[in-house]
Amino acid sequence: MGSVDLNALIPNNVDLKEDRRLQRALEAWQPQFLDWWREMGPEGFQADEVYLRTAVDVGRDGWAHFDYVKMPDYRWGIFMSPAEDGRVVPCGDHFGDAAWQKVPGEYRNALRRIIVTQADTEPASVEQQRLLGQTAPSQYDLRNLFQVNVEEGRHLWAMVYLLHTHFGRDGREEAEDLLRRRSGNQDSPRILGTFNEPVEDWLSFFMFTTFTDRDGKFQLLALAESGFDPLSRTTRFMLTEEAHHMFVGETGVGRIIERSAQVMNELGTDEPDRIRAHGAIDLPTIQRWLNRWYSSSINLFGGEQSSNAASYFATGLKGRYKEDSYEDHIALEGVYRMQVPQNLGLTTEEVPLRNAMNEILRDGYIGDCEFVIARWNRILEKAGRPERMELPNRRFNREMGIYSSYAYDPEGNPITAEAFEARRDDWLPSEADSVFVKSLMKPCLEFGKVAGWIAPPRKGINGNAFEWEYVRFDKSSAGIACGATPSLTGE
Ligand code: BYC
Ligand code: FE
Ligand code: FE
Repeated sequence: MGSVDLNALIPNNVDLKEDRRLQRALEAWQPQFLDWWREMGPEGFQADEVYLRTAVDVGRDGWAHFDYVKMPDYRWGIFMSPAEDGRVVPCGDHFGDAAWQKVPGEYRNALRRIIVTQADTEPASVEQQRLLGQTAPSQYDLRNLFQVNVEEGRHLWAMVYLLHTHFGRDGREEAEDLLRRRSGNQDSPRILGTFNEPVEDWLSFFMFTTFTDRDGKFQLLALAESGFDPLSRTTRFMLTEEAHHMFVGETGVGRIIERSAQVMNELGTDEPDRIRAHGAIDLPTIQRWLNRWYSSSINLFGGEQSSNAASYFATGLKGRYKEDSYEDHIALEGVYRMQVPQNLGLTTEEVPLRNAMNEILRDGYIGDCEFVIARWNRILEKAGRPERMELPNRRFNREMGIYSSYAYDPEGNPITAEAFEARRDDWLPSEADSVFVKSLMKPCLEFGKVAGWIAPPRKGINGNAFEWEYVRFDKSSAGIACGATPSLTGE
């Protein structure tokens, strides 16, 4: 591994200066990235100084540096985790061979496709979140939003490095297309479903960072098991940043639940209208947002039975979550018992293991989500509330895969399409719910203040208090008060 070069135009630990052609190609892509950032990154606040973490190394300690920086000046860099001596292809038909440092010719297209799909989600999420700064519930939250945004930008850099380094001209074209597609655009949308859905309120943002960034965690864990070593090392480092994104989501939702419980206790009622009238979000509404973003994110694992997934595993391009923990890394024997739709009911089918790789990864994800729900429920328990949040069944509200043509209730029981429609507004956000939640979305950026629908966090960032100056506003936007419209300092 190269040493860390932080002063280069593109900070990196991949010895960029040793490969002039590659360096020039990436330096040519950089201004296009910045144009994209200015057009599609956070709206406003670009002249403000934000207390951000920047990756400066890949060691376990001290990989991050915190300081005030204007977002367009952020030092997006290219970092890889250290190479492991003697690393081998961890699974599939090539199990035990030396891991590839170059793209195996016969797998070039598949690998490019995986990398492009991963890459596409990173700028997509920034685009989805670009207006949220204008309604941030506190300076602390504003800073966290921007931290997530700049790091998703860095994840794009990580993938573009792989495309430029290993895929020649095709890779450079893909890198340009990554800046051309737009979340939600009719003509050139982002690749995966969830990344075209608008994230227009902070409850959605926190659900997205809990559930959709968590798909990121699991996909990255599977790619960290890739036999293509540069992809493995790149994704391993991305995972260190990912933890904070999920922290932002989980604690964000947790603080909304905490506030809701507080208001219920204060008013002595669980009546949603009364909670709402008090400026908090009632738990059934929070549950509907949870149902929506979880069911959307669970589609991101692909089909339950997938020949793509089988071949990614067979070729060693993508492994399982914690491949190490399995005894059999070939997975040619054995079956996965899966519930499949039959005659408007369900039956159990045995699927060859390799074809069930998406479902196996989804199982890991669901288990992780269960822990999140349990931690949210502890907040309710501590507040002395009897209510509990729940994870809907994996079959609920699906748009991809074997369950998508049928209807299921949140417990996963097959129901008719009519029965689903009749209950839709109990289970998923209605138009009226969205109007209500959006009515609460007013900026609250005054020092130490927090909006009324969310509790303050227990502590701040990097050992600082919650009441701390996380954003130094440009003079023209100074004095922003609770409920005021922030001035949108552009350039
Ligand atoms: N929406 O064989 P199948 C993150 C397509 S998130 C639309 O079952 P496969 C992040 C599929 O492409 C992590 N289309 O799927 C989070 C295929 O298309 P073709 C992102 C979908 O290939 C927050 C067809 O349907 N990383 O990092 O086994 C903020 C048949 O599908 C969807 C990755 O996804 C969908 N939901 O699995 C920022 C890792 N699902 O071939 C960042 C790389 C499937 O018919 N990607 N399709 O044209 C992969 O490993 C695989 O592409 C997938 C799909 C797991 C996504
Ligand atoms: Fe990411
Ligand atoms: Fe993320």
